[in-house]
Amino acid sequence: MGFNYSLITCTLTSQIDFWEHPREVLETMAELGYDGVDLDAEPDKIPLEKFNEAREIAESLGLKVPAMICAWGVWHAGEIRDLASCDEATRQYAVDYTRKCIDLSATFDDPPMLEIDAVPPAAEYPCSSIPRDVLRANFINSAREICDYAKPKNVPIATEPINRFEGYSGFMNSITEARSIADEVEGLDLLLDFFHVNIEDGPVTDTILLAGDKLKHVHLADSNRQAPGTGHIDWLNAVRAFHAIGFDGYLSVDSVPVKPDWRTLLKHSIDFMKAMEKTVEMQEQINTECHGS
Ligand SMILES: [Mn+2]
Repeated sequence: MGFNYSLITCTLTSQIDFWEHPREVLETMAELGYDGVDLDAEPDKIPLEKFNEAREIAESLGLKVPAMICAWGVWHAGEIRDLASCDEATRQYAVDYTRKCIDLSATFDDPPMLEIDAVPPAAEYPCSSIPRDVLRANFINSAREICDYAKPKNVPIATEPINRFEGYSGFMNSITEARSIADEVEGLDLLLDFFHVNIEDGPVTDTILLAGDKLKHVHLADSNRQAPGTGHIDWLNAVRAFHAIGFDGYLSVDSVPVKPDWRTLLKHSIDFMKAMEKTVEMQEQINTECHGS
């Protein structure tokens, strides 16, 4: 039994607008062996008919929607969505956006997971001017409101730590910190993105083991945010660590900007990861033989 693979559709934007060409992208994914697709969670921006059209094409091709991607950075969202803000109206605006996403997710029989991130209106480096304990308390307030709203609708919520250059410098950058927050907020799980983890966390194996049973979804890219295998992530040990924690969620391609072209990125990402899975399996067989009497 191997991992499940998906793609965050908005990562293709620099080359192809998914919402203009859903069938072309989804058919390519199905042919390449993908299991699912992470659609944008933008209920105010993507008309419901357009969203449902893509959703129906995905279903007809046997692709699940395991997660929907929320936009938190201003570059991505086109507006400020700050779950850790000290301004109550700003914080509540971000919580309200998440509630609308939860309502959209709840229209699925098996509601897709949503990710909540802590991203400031503008980057501050090397340290946020707002003290970490204040940001933490604000974010936990938001996370609790969101998880309370999501629970009766069976919508899974996970938090994705974001590196210091895109997120709050000094707050919620690492899996270590995200795990401590997930432990305090009932119903909050973890999402691990290899690009952020490579910058902020320790060895990838330790990080996956630390995320442990809270890890529900993974964003797939190498250390250079390009296709897995083109940077210096230790993928064989990452696969072993996923096996060790019994990870059964999805690995979703989150590689931006798309290089060299979207079809090559999609094909290489799944082929490479499946080769890693096969290699780990083969090595286990070799070791078993060596240990035999
Ligand atoms: Mn990500």
